[in-house]
Amino acid sequence: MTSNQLGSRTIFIIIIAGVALILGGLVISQVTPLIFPVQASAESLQIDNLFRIALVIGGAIFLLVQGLLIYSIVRFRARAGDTSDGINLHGNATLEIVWTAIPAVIVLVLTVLSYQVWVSIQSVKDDEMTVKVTGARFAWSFAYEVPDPRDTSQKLTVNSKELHTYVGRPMKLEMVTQDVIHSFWVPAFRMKQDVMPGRTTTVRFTPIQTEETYPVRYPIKCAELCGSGHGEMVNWLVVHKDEADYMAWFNQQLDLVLNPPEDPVARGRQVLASGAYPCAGCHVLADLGWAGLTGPSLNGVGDRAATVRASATGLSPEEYLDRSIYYPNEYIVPGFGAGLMPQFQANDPQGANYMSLDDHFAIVAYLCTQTSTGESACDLDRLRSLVFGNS
Ligand code: HEC
Ligand SMILES: [Cu+2]
Repeated sequence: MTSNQLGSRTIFIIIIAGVALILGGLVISQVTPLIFPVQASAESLQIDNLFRIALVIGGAIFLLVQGLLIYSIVRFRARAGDTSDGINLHGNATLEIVWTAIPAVIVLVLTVLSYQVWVSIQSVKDDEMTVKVTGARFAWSFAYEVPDPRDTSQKLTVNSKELHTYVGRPMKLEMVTQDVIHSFWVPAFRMKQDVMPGRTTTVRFTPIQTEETYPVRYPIKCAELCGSGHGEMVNWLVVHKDEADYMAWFNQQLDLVLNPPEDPVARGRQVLASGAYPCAGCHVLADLGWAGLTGPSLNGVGDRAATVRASATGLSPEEYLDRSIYYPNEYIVPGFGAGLMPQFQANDPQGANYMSLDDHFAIVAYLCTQTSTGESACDLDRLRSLVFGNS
C-alpha cells in the first residue's frame, strides 16, 4: 500500500465519520426537544430554534469526543505482557491551530445568532402591555397600572397574584425585588430573568395559541435559591383566548379596587387574596388557600393572639397582631427564625415592604377574625386608633 493510497483511504474515513457525526448531532437536536414543555410564546420558537442549532453542534462534538475515547480504549489498550511505555508525543502545531480555530468559529457563529434572537425578543413591540412584577420571599406579585376611570389624570394600581394576558398581546414586564435575587422563570415561555436589588430588569413576550380551550394556566417559578420557602415560590401565568375574555377578568379586579368593601375585615381578606403582599409564600391560611411553610400557620391566629401570645407579650390581641406586621422581630414565635418575616412599613411608598395604613388596618382586622368561632378577637376601635393615631 503506497502512502498515496493510504491518504485517500484516510480522507474517505474522515468524510464518512464527519457525515456520521453531523447526522448524529441532527438526531440529538431533534430528539432532545421532545421532552420540553409546550411552546407557548412567539419567543419560545426562536429560542428553541437557537437551542437546536447549539444541540447539533454540541451533539456532534459529544459523539466525536466519546467516539475517539472508545476507539482509543480499544485500539491502544495494553496487550497482555506489554509493559513498555507509550510513544513519546510532542506538540503538533497544525492540530492545535485546527482545534482552536474550529471552536472559535463555532462560538462566533453562535454569538451572532444569539445576539440576533436577543435583539429581536427585546425590541419594543407595538401596543405593549406593561406589568410590574415584584419578587419577594416567597411569592411573585403583579401590578397593572391603568388610568383611574374616575379621574383619568390619575393612575390606579390593580394587584394580582397571577399574571393575566391573552393570545397575541405583546407584553413587557418591569421587574424588581423586595429583598434578595430571584429568577422569574416560565418554562413554557422559555423566559428566565433575574430580579436584582436596586435594579429594574425587563422581559418581553407574546403568548401564542397552544390549546383548544382557554384560559390556560402556565406555572411561573423562582429559579434562584432564595431561602427556605424557595420551592413554594410558584405563581401562575394565565393566558386568555382574546382581549374580551381578558377584559372580563380585568374589569372584575378593577371593580374590587374601585368599590372596596366597607367592612374592614372583608377588605383585609380581599387585599390579602389579591396577592399584593407575599404572605402566601410563607404562611398557611386555609381561608385563602395559602400553603407556605417558612412562617407559623395563620389558621386560628386570632385565638392565639388573645391567649398564648397575649400572656407571652403582655399585649392585647389587636396590639400583638398590629406589631407582628410592623415589628416582627419584637416577639419571635417559638420554633421560627428571626429576621425572616419582612418588616412592613407605612412611611415610604417607594421603599421596600411598603404597606399603606388602610391596608394595614384592614389586614389586621381580618387576621383578628381567624378564630375558631369566626368572631373577631380584637377591639376594632382600639385597632383603628393604634393604626391611625388617636385623632
Ligand atoms: C419571608 C416569609 C414571610 C412573609 C413574606 C410573611 N411572613 Fe409573617 N412570619 C414569618 C415568620 C418566619 C414568622 C415567625 C417569626 C416571627 O414571629 O417574626 C411570622 C410571623 C407572623 C405572624 C405572627 C404569627 C403568630 O402565630 O403569632 C403574623 C400575624 C404574620 N407573620 C403575618 C404576616 C402577614 C399578614 C404577611 C403579609 C403581609 C406576612 N406575615 C408575610 C414569615 C413571613
Ligand atoms: Cu425566589
